Amino acid sequence: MPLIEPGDDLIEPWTDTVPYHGRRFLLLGATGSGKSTFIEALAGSGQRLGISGSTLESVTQDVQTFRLLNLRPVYLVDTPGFSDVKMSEIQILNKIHEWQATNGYIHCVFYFVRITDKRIGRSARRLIKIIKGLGLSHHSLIIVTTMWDTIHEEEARKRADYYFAYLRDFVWEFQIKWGAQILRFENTQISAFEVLRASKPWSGLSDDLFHLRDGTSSIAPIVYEDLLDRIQNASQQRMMRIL
Ligand SMILES: Nc1nc2c(ncn2[C@@H]2O[C@H](COP(=O)(O)OP(=O)(O)OP(=O)(O)O)[C@@H](O)[C@H]2O)c(=O)[nH]1
Ligand SMILES: [Mg+2]
Repeated sequence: MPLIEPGDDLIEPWTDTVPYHGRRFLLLGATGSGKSTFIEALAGSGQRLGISGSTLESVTQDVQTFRLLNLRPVYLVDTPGFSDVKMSEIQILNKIHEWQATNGYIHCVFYFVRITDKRIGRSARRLIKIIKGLGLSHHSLIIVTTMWDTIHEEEARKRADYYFAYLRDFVWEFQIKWGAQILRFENTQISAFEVLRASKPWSGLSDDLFHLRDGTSSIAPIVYEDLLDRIQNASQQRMMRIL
């Protein structure tokens, strides 16, 4: 039986613990990459959740769960985007860790990336390292490229196709070879459903992926690098103010 079918679905914010049988999708990505837009698209035009931003400023501040009522209950976990300025990576990862401590395992990670970006920024690069460092089963990773619906010119289309190929054949080559997928999200409900349906029914991830404590965390060194960057930036700015 398929996991979901497009239809008259209802998305609602979910504040309780996620039931054991629910399928859980964790949405990760830089700020403005389209995580909340994806959830809005799933909700369809009949429902306005008001969770995506109208600017590239970071919008989502907390980990928030949404339930999609369909053939089987599906839970989407929206997260604050990684950004060079706002919340630190440690804060974001701790929030996700807290979510996991209450709700347990995750079936699939969606990593969002704007296909119109000109380059991979510093924090996006670190998020890629973190995702690679999580030691996910590759079947449980889907790279969701966004903003395709905004591309109309031939030149921009070529650039986007080139970037898509770069992500597929270079950045995520290894993961894709072993079962990860890279998809195009067209900012419609049908396209959002196609992304959900691409997830493998047998995928599933440990329930303690995001811990940063002690020497066993594979992502702690990457996050530590972010912390050092922030300290360095703060002291540079302080020096500039003094001079
Ligand atoms: N047209 C279009 N706009 C998009 C798409 N993805 C993101 N956007 C726009 O980009 C802006 C930011 O999108 P959000 O969905 O709020 O981004 P987010 O990843 O949730 O960002 P944070 O909550 O800050 O982490 C909004 O203006 C969206 O409408 C897309 O695929 N198509
Ligand atoms: Mg958001």
